[in-house]
Amino acid sequence: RVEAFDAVDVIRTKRDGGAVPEDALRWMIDAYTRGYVMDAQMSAFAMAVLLNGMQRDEIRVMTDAMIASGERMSFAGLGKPTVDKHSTGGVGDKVSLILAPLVAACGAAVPQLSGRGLGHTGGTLDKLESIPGFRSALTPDETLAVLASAGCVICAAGSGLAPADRRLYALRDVTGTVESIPLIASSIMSKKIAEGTSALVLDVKVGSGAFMTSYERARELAETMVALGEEHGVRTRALLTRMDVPLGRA
Ligand code: IUR
Repeated sequence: RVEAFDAVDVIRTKRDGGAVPEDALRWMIDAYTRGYVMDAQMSAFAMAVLLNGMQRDEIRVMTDAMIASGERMSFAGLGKPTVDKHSTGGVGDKVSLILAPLVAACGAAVPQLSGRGLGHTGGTLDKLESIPGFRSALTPDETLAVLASAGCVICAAGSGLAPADRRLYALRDVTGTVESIPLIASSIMSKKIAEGTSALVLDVKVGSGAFMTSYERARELAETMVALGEEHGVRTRALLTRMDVPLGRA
């Protein structure tokens, strides 16, 4: 196979503060998913993005490319509106456990495909798996069956959903590249759009325990994610909430 682009060129473009052309950016994500672009190269690219940022168009292309790296789910057959929520990461957050059944009781279906902890923040799955016997890995058929019978499901996002993000997420965790608006926005929104929810509420954390410590940066992250959702036909709303102390008692 002859590769259309060179990872080092893409890294250099971003390192020098430029915008990566659409076809090169799509290639970079695809080649990373295929294993052609190495973790070391993706780490360098992620750090260049963290330091130099991305234009809105680049963030949209990056998100599209991460969606295209895997499968897209559909809950259209349920005959109910689907609503999900996502938090940008906090400490002691247990909102989903209460919120998902509350929203289900209102008649919507809540497909909460959840993730692991990132940096110092807790992951919904890690918390649930601390309960002996809890099984978070459901097949797509099991996910649908639980959703249809209970109205809500909290389980692991399957490995087929945005696999490019799956790898990049783990890489960011160990390379100091979590706190980047383009990387957070494309990570969260690629999974939520691929998941197929029709509406989404974002809990964007701000404060000393959040990845966005200033109100201005949290607001920019929220606006970026809302725009990505709306562009992909997902009704998206965001709330900025304080994350200066652990939520709850523990
Ligand atoms: N949750 C995600 O799925 N991705 C991220 O980058 C963050 C939280 I921060």
